[in-house]
Amino acid sequence: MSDEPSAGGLRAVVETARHALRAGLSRALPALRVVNQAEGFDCPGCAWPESEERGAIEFCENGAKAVAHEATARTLTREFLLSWPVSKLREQSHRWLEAQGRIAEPLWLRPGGDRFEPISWGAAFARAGAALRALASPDEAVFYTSGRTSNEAAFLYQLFVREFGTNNLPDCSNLCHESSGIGLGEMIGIGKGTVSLADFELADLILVIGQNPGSNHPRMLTTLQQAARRGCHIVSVNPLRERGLVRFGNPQEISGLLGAGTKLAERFVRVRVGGDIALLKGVMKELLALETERGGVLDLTFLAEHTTGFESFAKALEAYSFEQLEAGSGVSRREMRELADLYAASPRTIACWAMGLTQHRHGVGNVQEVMNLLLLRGNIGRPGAGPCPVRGHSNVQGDRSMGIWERPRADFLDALEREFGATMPRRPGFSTIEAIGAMADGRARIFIGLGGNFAVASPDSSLVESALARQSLTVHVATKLNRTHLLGREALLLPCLGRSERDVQRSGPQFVTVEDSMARVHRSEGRLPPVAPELASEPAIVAGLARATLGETSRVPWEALVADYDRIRERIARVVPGCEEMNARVRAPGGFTLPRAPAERRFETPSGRAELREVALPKIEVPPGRLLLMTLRSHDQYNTTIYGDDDRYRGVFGGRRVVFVHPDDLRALGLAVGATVDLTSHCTGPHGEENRSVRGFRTVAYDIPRGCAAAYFPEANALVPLAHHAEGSLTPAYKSIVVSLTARS
Ligand SMILES: Nc1nc2c(c(=O)[nH]1)N[C@H]1C(S)=C(S)[C@@H](COP(=O)(O)OP(=O)(O)OC[C@H]3O[C@@H](n4cnc5c(=O)[nH]c(N)nc54)[C@H](O)[C@@H]3O)O[C@H]1N2
Ligand SMILES: Nc1nc2c(c(=O)[nH]1)N[C@H]1C(S)=C(S)[C@@H](COP(=O)(O)OP(=O)(O)OC[C@H]3O[C@@H](n4cnc5c(=O)[nH]c(N)nc54)[C@H](O)[C@@H]3O)O[C@H]1N2
Ligand SMILES: [Mo]
Repeated sequence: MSDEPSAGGLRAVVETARHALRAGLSRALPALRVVNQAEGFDCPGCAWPESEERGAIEFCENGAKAVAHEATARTLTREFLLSWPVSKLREQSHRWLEAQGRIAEPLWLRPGGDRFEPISWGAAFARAGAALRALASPDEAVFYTSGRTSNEAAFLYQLFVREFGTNNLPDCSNLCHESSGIGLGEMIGIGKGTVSLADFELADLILVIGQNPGSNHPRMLTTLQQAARRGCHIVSVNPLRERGLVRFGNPQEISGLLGAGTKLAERFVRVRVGGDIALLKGVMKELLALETERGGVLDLTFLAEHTTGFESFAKALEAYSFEQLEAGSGVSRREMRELADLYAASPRTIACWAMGLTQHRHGVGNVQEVMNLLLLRGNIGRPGAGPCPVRGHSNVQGDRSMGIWERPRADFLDALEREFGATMPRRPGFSTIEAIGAMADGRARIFIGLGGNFAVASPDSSLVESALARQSLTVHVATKLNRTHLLGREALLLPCLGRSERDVQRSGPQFVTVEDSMARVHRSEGRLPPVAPELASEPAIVAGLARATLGETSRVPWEALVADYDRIRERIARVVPGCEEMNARVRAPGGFTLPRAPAERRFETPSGRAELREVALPKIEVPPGRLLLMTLRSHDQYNTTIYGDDDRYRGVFGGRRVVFVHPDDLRALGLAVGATVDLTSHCTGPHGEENRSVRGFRTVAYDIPRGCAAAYFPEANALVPLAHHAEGSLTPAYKSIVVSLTARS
């Protein structure tokens, strides 16, 4: 396949330059020079770790887009606010809203008003504090977090919310890797992966399942390239032949620039959407058969010493026939056997995955089946092997470590109580799905968002919008305007510093810390002057809200903590296990890694062992004439932030309202390529079938399994009813939506 164009390459360099130019060179270039450098700031793009030996440039095309997007010199002016009523702003696209620039001062939408107007920081905090205090119960407020927030801001935020009296701390993780957290937590006792970057240098086999790193974790391609060059096998399991995984031209190498590129995934297993459990069961059946044939395939010592449940697990596998598993996965038995052979021949295996596994009804089962596969050959807690859920937002994992969690562990709350002498609430709070339900039916009345774009990222768009409209107050800590800000009756917009900007407090310049996907905690320090003088840091805003809400009786010295972030880290060090001596250790080059017990084969489960799980084979019924739709990211977006209308690697240009369908399915449905269609979803909810529609999508003939379809997030979010989520984790099933397509006349 050497004639296939590679991902990355010169084109990636050209695109980087284009985005930097658009942002204005005076801010974008200095920002790009320090991104992911030891003395610079952490790229807000994704959570893939930086390597120990950093290059002169440590970012990718898409990281550069994220940095340039934040580093724009454009700000919302007072003239703009006067001339744009909120009712008119609501008619604008997501892209247009963010393109208006950074929010430059605190803004207020009066109750029932139609324009944002400037408000002082003090008055803004006072309004929010008074509204929170007036609630009948602290549980009537929802405190959402998006995963860009630093450890320091996150720690203060959860402390404020818990001292106020609630665990209502939903976050974007609920929409993202929650299925991984729950699935791994039950089996290995921790909801995180166990590998480090160094393990990728040792692995013999790397599985990349349900993930598109070419667009979403481009720096991971460099890691995969190094592995491929030394002969490590790389297998992509995906309904789509994602280009970034096929061939990669490293833009930091001359050969890569010229387009030769390295072949990455030598094997591509085209699974049906939702077919991973069937596929993995087939592979594991073959693996067990191999063990019977020739022995030495399973790690029997590991299974005996460190796991439970193997016998019943193996027995349960027998019940499935290969015909059933082939039908469920769309993969032939021959391919299952080949994968089993390859796996059995690989001493060290890493399995990576992302949203292709978590965002299904059976998302938890998907993750657990991958973990079963790894356990069978003892691929955990030794060099070059282990699970690697690849996180999305750059600090989503750190936010959880800092206590952003609606179901905190009791020992974490105990530690907070010891440290601050305040009583912490023990009732579980709302996850994102539960918060939307509570906001919609009146149990919650105030929404506060620390970053993110809640209305647009969530499922069931019209329900979320009406839920936000019912709130008596919404408060948003944000960098740029987005749709969520426009939906409340009364709203406060509190503008914060971005990652790239200098943060100076009373004791001098500050840095913050973040935790990457492999549990390494390191510092991040912005270098650009703030785009406007009125901006405040996220920790300072959280402290302001806390003081205004809790008053002088609070047990937390909010102002002192914000004056010097070392003081926040001193508290974290005493509360969060593994963060001891955080201030010293985070100043060491590269920071430090949080302990993950399973990486040392210690499993903090009820049995004290890793627990194999019997995963049910999902029944996904797609009636004739309908398709199973997944929602994806394009190459030109960061979640709800849309940079452009193109999806270069998939060959889609000039529009995002598209639906990818196999050409034979288009024919069978009587639809032309390029036809305009409406999509209607058919999901079974508590009250029977629920339908939602989105209109005006263009059909694209695409190399996708028969019976499957794809559309972009967030354009298709309205199709997903609130109740259509993973069992056990409440992660929305954004990637298994039964739809019908109707041609528009
Ligand atoms: N540039 C950029 N970077 C990002 C983001 C961004 O929007 N833009 N978002 C960030 C965030 S928050 C996250 S969580 C990550 C997301 O990173 P990804 O998980 O890579 O993102 P998705 O586009 O959701 O892609 C899911 C992949 O899963 C495949 N897939 C879908 N359904 C199935 C299935 O049933 N089985 C299998 N095996 N595969 C399936 C799709 O074909 C696709 O390749 O990226 C992070 N990084
Ligand atoms: N259909 C469908 N829906 C999905 C997904 C999918 O695959 N399909 N993926 C889900 C996933 S994985 C995730 S993680 C969620 C993402 O959900 P969110 O995290 O809620 O959404 P983002 O689009 O990442 O948030 C963007 C906003 O964050 C603000 N922002 C940017 N930088 C900063 C900063 O430094 N500080 C602060 N305070 N604010 C900042 C800006 O105002 C910007 O508008 O979406 C989910 N929704
Ligand atoms: Mo995510």
